[in-house]
Order: sequence, then structure tokens, then C-alpha cells
Amino acid sequence: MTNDDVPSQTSRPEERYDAVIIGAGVSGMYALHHLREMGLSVRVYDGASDVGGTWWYNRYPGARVDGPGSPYYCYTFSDELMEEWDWKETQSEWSDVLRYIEHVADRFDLRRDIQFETWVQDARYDEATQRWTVETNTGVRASAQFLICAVGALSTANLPDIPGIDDFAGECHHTGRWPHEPVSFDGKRVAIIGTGSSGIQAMPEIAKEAAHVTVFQRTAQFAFPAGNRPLSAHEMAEARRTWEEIKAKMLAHPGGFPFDTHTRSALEATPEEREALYEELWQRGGFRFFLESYNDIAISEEANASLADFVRSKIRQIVRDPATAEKLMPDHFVMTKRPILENGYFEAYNRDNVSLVDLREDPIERFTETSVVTRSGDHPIDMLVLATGFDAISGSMLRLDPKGRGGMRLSERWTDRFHNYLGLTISGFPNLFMIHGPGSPGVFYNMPLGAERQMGWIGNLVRRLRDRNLGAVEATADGEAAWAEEVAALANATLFPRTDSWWTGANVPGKPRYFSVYLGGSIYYARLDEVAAKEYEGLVFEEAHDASDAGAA
Ligand code: N01
Repeated sequence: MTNDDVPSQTSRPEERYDAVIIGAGVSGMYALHHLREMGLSVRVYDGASDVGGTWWYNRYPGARVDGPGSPYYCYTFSDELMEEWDWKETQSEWSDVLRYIEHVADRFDLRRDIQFETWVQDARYDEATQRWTVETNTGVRASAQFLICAVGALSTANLPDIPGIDDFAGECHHTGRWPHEPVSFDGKRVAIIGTGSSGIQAMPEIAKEAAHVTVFQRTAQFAFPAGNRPLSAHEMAEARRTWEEIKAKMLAHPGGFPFDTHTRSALEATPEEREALYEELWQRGGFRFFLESYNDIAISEEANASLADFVRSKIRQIVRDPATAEKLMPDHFVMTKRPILENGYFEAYNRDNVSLVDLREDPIERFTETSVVTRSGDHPIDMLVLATGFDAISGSMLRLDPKGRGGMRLSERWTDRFHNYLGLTISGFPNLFMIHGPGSPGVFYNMPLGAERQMGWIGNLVRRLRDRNLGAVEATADGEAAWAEEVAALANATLFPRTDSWWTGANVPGKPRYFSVYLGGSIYYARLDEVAAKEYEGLVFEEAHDASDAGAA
């Protein structure tokens, strides 16, 4: 739901809480549970009509977990949840993930503190009271000492600015804003723009029903077999039996998953050994390719080329039409755009009703009411699917655009880069915390587990403020500068910053282009502990201006 969808209502008297959380997705739900367990009064606002965040919105055909999946993509804070919930597949469909999230909301009675269909339109810090005030489109005005922004790393849709796109009179859906009513493709000519994870998941499903699908590709992608399969009762029982060991492994693993880390260099293996390992991983499918092949694929150009060549040869084998196969050849460093897991994407190009337009040689010039016009001519369509991704990582914070000290807007601070400390705090914005924000491992880590770990750290900091009757905590400019260097040093040791991707912000025109994710994985959490142990180095605390106000709503 966007700002524009819900009419404004008359303001009511101010409500007071210890903490306000924006977002009722996986992170916001855990933040609510955690702070409530600490004894705080908490209110959550979300524009959607139920819990789930990104899983509530992204319900396009084919949407499913596309990372190392079930039963590890889940909360770990409650052993009962693990006992109670049966995952059906290794990479669950969106609807299964949503059912799990709804179960968590029921199990912990979360909805009683969440206000749905409520969009936060304004969030401002008051230096005198050391509190945040939020105002919503439904007329709520609420204040709290702490503002937790669980606004989602992938939730602000990136809509392409193509001449005439608004003139198109047929159905048009963005994958990240998919309708809740069934969408029929039957007999329709469908255009799909975008070949990231969403487009690559959706295309084969849409092609099963549509009269014709035309894919408009700006960048050819490396995609790997998803290897999705049913999870047996025995596997679930085994996961439950060994849950403590699994959790310990997840906490130790760089990506937050219970896998072994790779220790070999691709360059130390012979070409035959590499080929054999790549083939084995290709046949097994799944994210293990990135986690269990070689440790230098994202670091060494030569190691990278060995895997890239392997995938290109697979695409040539699968796609029967050589001209189409050539258009599908990616030419960036493999893994430096978010790796994609596919379920029949390349095979789908062997269907008679699927065709591919390479926008590099045949760019879109405009839309008409009934067609996409590329340089080579007119493509009549009935439906447009925009799989064009998100203004990721920083976009949702900027959409909120909170106002910190002196009324400074975040959009004024984040002009050249997304200044932050620890990926959690921003200088000039006291008592505001981000979950999965820029500068954190966010999208490079098991996200439910990452939310729990970040929130645990934030909770300890909140406890410190309340125990010591402090009014505010805020990042120092020096802390931010040092953190920016640490984030950059980790990124610059890899090939990631050299590719245009949503990780580098290159997918959104005008966005600062730099790699804003903390690449240290589990090192990050060790760093958070270290900062806490050093009396919260890099943060400054402020006495409560009004002792009766601090720590109590
Ligand atoms: O978005 P994307 P996504 N004209 O940014 C193209 C997660 N995810 O929604 O590469 C033409 O990856 C753009 O082209 P280019 C996952 O982390 C998770 O697919 O920028 N094309 C690209 O091909 C994923 O990485 C799951 O040149 C335009 C595509 O649109 C992230 O979400 C499922 C264009 C966008 O790809 C984002 O994936 C799906 C334009 N003007 C996604 N603008 C699950 O786990 C953009 N493109 C379930």
C-alpha cells in the first residue's frame, strides 16, 4: 500500500509508547516481540493489511524462497516454533512462508500491537523531549522514545521511467506489488520487463498459461537450478533433533546458514576438478554453489571466470535456439549481481510461446496503449509485468524520510552516501534504529536470524538507556566515518563493487553508486559485541532532559 492509497483522516490526540516500530514484516514482528518481552510498550504501523512485509507483497507466480531455504529460513528465538512448524519444501512458496509468518503472529499474539493499513507519513525527532513523533495517514499521532525502522531492504518498488508507460491501457503489475486477487494470463500476450530473481521466477509460470510471453532483458543473468524438493518428515524430525547444533552452526556461519564454509581456492583445483565440482553442485541445485564451492569466486577474476564459463556453457546446452542462447549470455562477474535460483527459466525459452528481446541491441523507445515499441518495431501486448526490482537497502528509509536533529531530513544527509554507524544508527537521528539498513550485512545474511541478532543488540542498548535513565543515544560522526571505511575495505577486497547491481545502487537512476552492504557476515556480529564491550564506542549518550520522561511512556 502506498501513501496515496489511503485517504488522510482527522488527527486524534497523541498516543505515547516506549517504542514505535515501522513495518510488520519479519524484522518488525521480531522487534515487537523482543521489546515487549523487555517490558516496553510498543506500537507497530504497517501499510499492508496483515503481517508479512515483503512476503505479503511479493505474491507473483513462482515466488518462493530463493536462498538456502527451509528449515533454516525462519526465526530461531523460539524452540516451540521449530517443534510446531512443518516445512513442506526446501524452498517454500511465498504462500507457505506467509502462513508461517501468520502462525508466528498468532502464536505470540503480535497483532494486538500492530496497526495495519496505516502508513507513517511523518517521523520527526524532538530534541527537547528526546522523543520521536510519528503521524500516519489514518490520523494517528504517536510519540515514543525509540523509533525502530523495520521498513524492508526490498520493499520500495523501482518503477521504470519509460516514455508513454502510463498510457499503456492493459493490465500492469509490478512483481513487488502483486494483486491479491487471482491474475489470469489465459490467452494473453504478456510482456515481462526485468530478468532479476523475480522475473526469472515468474516467467516460466506465466508462460504455462499465457498465449505469448516476451521477455525484455536489459542484463543477461547467471541463474542456477533451484533444486527445490519436498522436505521429508524424516528431514524435519532430524532438524528438530539436532536443532541446537544447527543453530550453533548458523550463528558461526558467514551467511547465517548451517553449512560448512568453503576453504579451497578455485585456482588450486585442476580444470577437471573444478568442472566435476561445478557439475555436482549444478545437479544438486540450490545456494550451496555459492557457499560450498570455492572461496575466491567473488574475489579473483580468474576463479570467477571458471564458474562464469561453466554457467554460460550450461545455458548454451539448455537453450536450443543459438541466437536466443547468445542473447542470454551474461558478461559480468558471476555472483556480483544477486545470484538467482531458477525453476525452468532457461528451458522455457524452448517453448513456442516465449521470445526474448535484448534491450542492449533493441531498446524500448516508448509504450502505446496496446504495445511496447522497441527500436526494431511494435510488440502488441495485453499485459505488462514489471519485474524491475526495488530501490533496495536505502530506498525505504528515504521514502520514510525521518527528520532528526534540527529538523534535518534523512534525504538531506543521505545525498552522497547512506551515512550510518554499524548499519543500525545514523548521526543526527538519536534513538532511531534500522534493521537490515545500509552498512549492515542485511541482504547478505539469513534475514530472520539477522533481524533477531540486530534486535538483540538494539535491545541491550535500549536497556542500558532505561537502566541509567539516559534520554538519547546517537552515532558520532567519527564512528560513522570509521564504519564507512570498514564497509568499503571489505567490499573493495572483492569483485562486488565492480558490477552494476541493486547492491551498488546502480539500478536506480541518480542513486549514490557504492556497495553499501557490510560483507563481513558473522564478523559483523562480533564487531557489534566488541562495540558494546567498549562501552558502546562510536556512540554518544545524552542525559534525560526530563527524568520522568526517560524510559517510560
Ligand atoms: O529485482 P532485480 P528483483 N528497463 O533488481 C531490470 C530478492 N528476491 O525483484 O540488471 C529495463 O534483481 C534489471 O536490469 P539490470 C533477491 O534478493 C527474493 O528481480 O538492472 N530493465 C533487472 O533485470 C533479488 O535479488 C526472492 O540491467 C530494467 C530487473 O529489472 C531481489 O529481491 C524472490 C529497468 C530487476 O531485477 C530483487 O529481485 C525475488 C528498466 N528501466 C526476489 N529497470 C525470494 O526469495 C530495471 N530493470 C522469494
